[in-house]
Amino acid sequence: MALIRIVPSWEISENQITPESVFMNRRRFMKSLIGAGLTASALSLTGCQATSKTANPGNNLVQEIPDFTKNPNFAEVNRPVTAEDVATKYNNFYEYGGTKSIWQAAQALPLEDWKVEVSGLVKNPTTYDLEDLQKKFPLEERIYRFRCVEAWAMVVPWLGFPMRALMAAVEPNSDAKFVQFTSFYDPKITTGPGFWANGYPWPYTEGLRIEEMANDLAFFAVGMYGKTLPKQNGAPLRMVLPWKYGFKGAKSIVKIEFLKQKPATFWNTLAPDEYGFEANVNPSKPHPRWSQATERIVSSKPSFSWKKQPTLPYNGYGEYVASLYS
Ligand SMILES: Nc1nc2c(c(=O)[nH]1)N[C@H]1C(S)=C(S)[C@@H](COP(=O)(O)O)O[C@H]1N2
Ligand SMILES: [Mo]
Repeated sequence: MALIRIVPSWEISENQITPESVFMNRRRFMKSLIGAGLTASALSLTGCQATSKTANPGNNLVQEIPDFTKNPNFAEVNRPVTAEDVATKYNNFYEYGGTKSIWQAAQALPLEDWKVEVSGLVKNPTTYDLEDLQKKFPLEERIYRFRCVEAWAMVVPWLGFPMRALMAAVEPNSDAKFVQFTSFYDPKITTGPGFWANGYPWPYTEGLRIEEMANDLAFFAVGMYGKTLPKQNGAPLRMVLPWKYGFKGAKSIVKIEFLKQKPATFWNTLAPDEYGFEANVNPSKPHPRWSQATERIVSSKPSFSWKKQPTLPYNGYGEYVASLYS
């Protein structure tokens, strides 16, 4: 297959064990053939640069965050924190490509003049800019387990604020039952004409029940590893929901809308039988194409030597969230 042949050899096994990509590759194979010229050059460019040893790879907008507290309730988990260089170079961000090596391509994300519009069924609709995101809400660090539906896992020290803090500021009214989150999308910058995932239900959207958003664990990250978020990790604002599969955590959010009805979401629209709206981590409920009982801890080693560990119900956060689902 054209898509497989042009990626570096260590990525071949990667493509075979990363089911979200496999799904996309299969479904869009014909389309990707049509756009082969562009697809091939885009992928070989990212693949190549991702494997080179360049220091500080295109993260030049990343800055230290000077003021934050460490939340003592989330100061550690029972696993080591993933190396920063791993967590910032092994990404899912399909707007910028279909492999895990998109950190270079994602540098096209324009952060200047960023606005996050919070609207819908709220008393105080508000538009936040970049400075607001760093200053309006007290920032804290939380170390969370992170579990992708593709059965790989990391541990990330996020910096940000509880979603509840934003809810307190905008004051949802009593009709608000759901919330939709929308990622940045500009076809000129992300999925341009001929791009392999053209035709997908962009922009990327996610959704929560309002009670889920109000839960202690639900978090907006503006940084990680003591610095602002790198673009490939979803700068300047992303969702972090450690009891749910990673795809629920939309990146680079531009809109948050409080709604009466359950919103459509990206993966659930694409493949409802494979990616549910709720998407809580559940080791006893296999994905239709693979088991969710175990996970591989992402490291800088080749994927075939990543350590395998059991997956826990709610990713180990049942004490916080199980009551939401009884
Ligand atoms: N906008 C957007 N958000 C996204 C995605 C994406 O493709 N686009 N991928 C999701 C998936 S599948 C995962 S596992 C996480 C990956 O986050 P990371 O790259 O920071 O590890 O982001 C989620 N958020
Ligand atoms: Mo994922």
